[in-house]
Amino acid sequence: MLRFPDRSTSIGSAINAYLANQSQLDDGAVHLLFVANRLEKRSEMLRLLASGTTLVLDRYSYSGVAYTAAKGVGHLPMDYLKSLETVLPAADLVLHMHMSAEATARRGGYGEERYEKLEFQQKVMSAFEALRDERWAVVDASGTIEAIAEQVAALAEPVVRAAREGAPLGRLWD
Ligand code: FDM
Repeated sequence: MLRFPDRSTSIGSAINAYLANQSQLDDGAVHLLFVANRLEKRSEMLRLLASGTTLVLDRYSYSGVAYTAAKGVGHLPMDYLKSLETVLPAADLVLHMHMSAEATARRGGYGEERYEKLEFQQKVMSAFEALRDERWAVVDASGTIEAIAEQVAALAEPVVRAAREGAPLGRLWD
């Protein structure tokens, strides 16, 4: 299991300072830090996949594209954002853990970081909707842990099985 942003690297610590409102960065520049934070895990991900390991990623390029696109920065269109990460392996399955922005906002600790604002989260939600494709599944994340686990297992098992049986590894945004 890997998680993005990986805040443990030096790039990740710059991202962490930005998210914690301890630094200010241009939207295009911070986007590139998030991209670099994934690229620095590229060879490890490829090595693990080649050895038959199933990777579970907590956020990936989908969050990268959606969050930056949600800022509505005209000079950073989605196609440009996607083009920066086409060297990374594609996900076989994307599980969007969906909860309304209002329900998320009621969770403990909400509001501490830069993007944890209701209005912005609603824009992120629309950007995610624009990214949905045939690999994308929506999981109702408002239920119990057991109910969520059941949905995730039902969606993931056939995909993991297909990968074991030799389904080819694609490239992101292909
Ligand atoms: N985020 C996450 C981005 O803006 N771009 C990215 O590429 C990624 C991976 O960072 F608000 C945002 C999403 C979230 C914040 O994520 C930190 P976690 O999962 O809450 O640590």
